[in-house]
Amino acid sequence: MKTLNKHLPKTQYVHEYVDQVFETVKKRNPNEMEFQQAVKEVFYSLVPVLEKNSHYIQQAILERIVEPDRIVSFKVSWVDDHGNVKVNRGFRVQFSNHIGPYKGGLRFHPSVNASIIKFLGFEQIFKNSLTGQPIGGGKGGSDFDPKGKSDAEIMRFCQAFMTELSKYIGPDVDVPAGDIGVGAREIGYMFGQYKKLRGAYEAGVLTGKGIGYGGSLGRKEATGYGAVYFVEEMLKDAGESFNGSTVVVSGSGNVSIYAIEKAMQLGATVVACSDSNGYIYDKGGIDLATVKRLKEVENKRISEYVDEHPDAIYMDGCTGIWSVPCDIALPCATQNEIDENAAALLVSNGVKAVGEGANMPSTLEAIDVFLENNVLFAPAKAANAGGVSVSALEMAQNSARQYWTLEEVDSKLHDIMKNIYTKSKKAAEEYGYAGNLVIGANIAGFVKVADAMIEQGI
Ligand code: NDP
Ligand code: 2IT
Repeated sequence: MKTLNKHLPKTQYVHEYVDQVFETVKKRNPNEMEFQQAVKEVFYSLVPVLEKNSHYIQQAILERIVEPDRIVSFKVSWVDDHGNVKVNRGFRVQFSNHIGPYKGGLRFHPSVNASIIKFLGFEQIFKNSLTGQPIGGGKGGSDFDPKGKSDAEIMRFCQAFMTELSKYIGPDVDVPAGDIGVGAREIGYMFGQYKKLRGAYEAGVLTGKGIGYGGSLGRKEATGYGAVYFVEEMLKDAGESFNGSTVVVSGSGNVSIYAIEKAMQLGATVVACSDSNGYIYDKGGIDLATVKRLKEVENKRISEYVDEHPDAIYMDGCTGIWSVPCDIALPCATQNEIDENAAALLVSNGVKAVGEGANMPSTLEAIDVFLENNVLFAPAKAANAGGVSVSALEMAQNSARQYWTLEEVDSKLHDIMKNIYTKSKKAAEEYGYAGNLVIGANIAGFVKVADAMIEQGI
């Protein structure tokens, strides 16, 4: 590493410093493109903070925050319904516990690898900080593919996965939850296995549990509702609203379904949604009851929607959804689902606002396209923080051995999302980037954790 020249103008010095730390990250994490992408976005948006607060550089906060406390990778062997032995790989990355126990979801998807889990875990540090709640950053998962598996196979996999994971988690240590491919059913099987292994009822070890045994009302809806609450605040500031708007939501999983529900409640017409095979377009507005039944109950493909709604059309390929004209786009499926071309298409079709329900759904180039064209842009760390916020409320209820009503939880969620919007907006203004919520959210999330790191020593 070359020595930094302290006599350079401040901005140039800080840029060179960030370049150097980022080079080290690339060297240490070769071929981990998603992780590098997430780090790059955060690091360069912190330049204005580092210019004003050189002690973050002296204390090597960037170097420290980007290196996980630990990452465990473990074997998960299990037996399928035909007696075949299967082997998957499990992960848990524990990034930061400076403001609370490690906290973040578990993803079961064949694409899961160290890069995916690390990008998600890294972003979780800042997201969780933004919520204002006492939760650190972590993430985990497996390359297990839940598609086509029987309920018994899912149960055996979850039990085998938890047998290993249980060594690394606990209500005050690390608290996993759901993400892609992990919902209340999987959390239930994992909780059952954890309880058996520990011989104790530690309700707060997982969140997203069933309502009857420690889960929180409103957790299922929280990410989707929260994303819409956040975008509603952003629109309000610009004199716009969901009412009367045309909305496109990608995906048809947990986040998508409840983003669609809340957008509709606020008067929007949601005309399209998707799964990994393709998308549906229903000009008059999609029928959410059908989507819920197909996806939450019957485990079917979104293509089957058109069998019941002959006026709607189904198109193969999931990325084509961004060619559907809309006022508001809510990407709620997966990372990098909007590239530069999709962003340009949305802009040319007149999109006014984009709210990221998924984690890192827009590439760095796509974000630039939105910002350069003055599209209101709600970044994932801020916009999708509602899920983990209600997870933290679930932990609070478990600790207090209490249950709150749906109204209580939803009203707390609404306040949290408004607060995250205000914090992100103010941080952007304070550092000279008014209107840029990417920079604002990254800065607001970072400062709290960085200060805690300094106060807690090296
Ligand atoms: P689900 O498993 O419930 O749904 C995922 C949806 O996205 C499905 O429609 C799925 O289609 C689609 N999808 C998944 N992978 C791909 C892919 N590679 N290409 C195209 N489509 C894909 O997951 P969630 O709704 O929970 O998660 C969606 C996003 O939201 C993720 O980015 C997740 O990290 C993020 N998130 C989730 C939170 C939560 O509380 N659950 C909280 C914050 C963020 P198919 O069924 O065909 O696979
Ligand atoms: O990405 C996320 O914030 C989640 N998947 C939710 C994490 C949690 O702990 O509720």
